[in-house]
Amino acid sequence: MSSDLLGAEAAPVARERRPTPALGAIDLAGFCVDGFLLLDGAVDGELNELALAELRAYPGHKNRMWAASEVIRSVFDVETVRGVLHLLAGTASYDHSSVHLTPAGFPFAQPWHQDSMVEVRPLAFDLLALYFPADTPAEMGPTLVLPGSHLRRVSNRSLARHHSFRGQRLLSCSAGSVAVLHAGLWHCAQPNRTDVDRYMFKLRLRPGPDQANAASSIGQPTAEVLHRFLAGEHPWQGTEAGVDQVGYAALWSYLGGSGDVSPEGYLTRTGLLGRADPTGTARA
Ligand SMILES: O=C(O)CCC(=O)C(=O)O
Repeated sequence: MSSDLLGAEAAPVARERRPTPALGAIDLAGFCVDGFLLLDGAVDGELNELALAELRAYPGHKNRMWAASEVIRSVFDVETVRGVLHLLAGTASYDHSSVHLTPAGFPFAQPWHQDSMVEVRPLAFDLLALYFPADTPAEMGPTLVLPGSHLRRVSNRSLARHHSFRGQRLLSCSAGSVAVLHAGLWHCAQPNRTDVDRYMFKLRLRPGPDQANAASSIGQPTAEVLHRFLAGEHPWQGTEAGVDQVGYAALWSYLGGSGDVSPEGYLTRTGLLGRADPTGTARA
């Protein structure tokens, strides 16, 4: 994330105190295959309490809290979070953000959707970072996602005719978790069956030109990584899983992962390996 993103006056109010585990090749593989990573409890308790108090008291427009709250901006400056965002988006810039409140007892789910209706870039992608300041168990309505759906381009709201999918996953998590999503991932908000309001703050980032190869430090694919790609089918895909699997491997290569992790060496055989283009013009 660029330092511009936080703004000169937005010094972090609290610092990460827990150890910051480095993201490994297997995590990057997980992001490519599933379309998201859940950083469970990445933000510490004191900052979560401050953020939750501000979210509860915030009187303004849901899309303007980012500019108004130093505390909220600090959440995304926690070392682990900032590191993962940089690894997946390079020198990113702010696109938009929103406060997402599911009031206590709210009985409805959102329709399934992708946040962006139009995506013309072959491999480059925006990133969504969903911050949950409080424990968000299943009954409180964590975001529901469909692992592996991120490369399926759809006409956004046409997904709404679906009610549920095999393999869908609730992002139940502890306080301070940040879910980092490929912006193409299908998702929807869920009912809140508790008597406590559920808050989530979503930040959308545009990637920098250095998103291509941003994760080149991640190292060679281990046997575990190769297995993650070759076994990277999802229960909702049926016989078309192979098409997505080649896409997951291309995403790995675009982000800077080494080697050909595609089924049957497809990227090598077709000459596609290493030809990632962040502008989206070379392989339109
Ligand atoms: O609140 C949530 O869990 C998800 C919200 C969402 O995806 C949206 O409003 O676009």
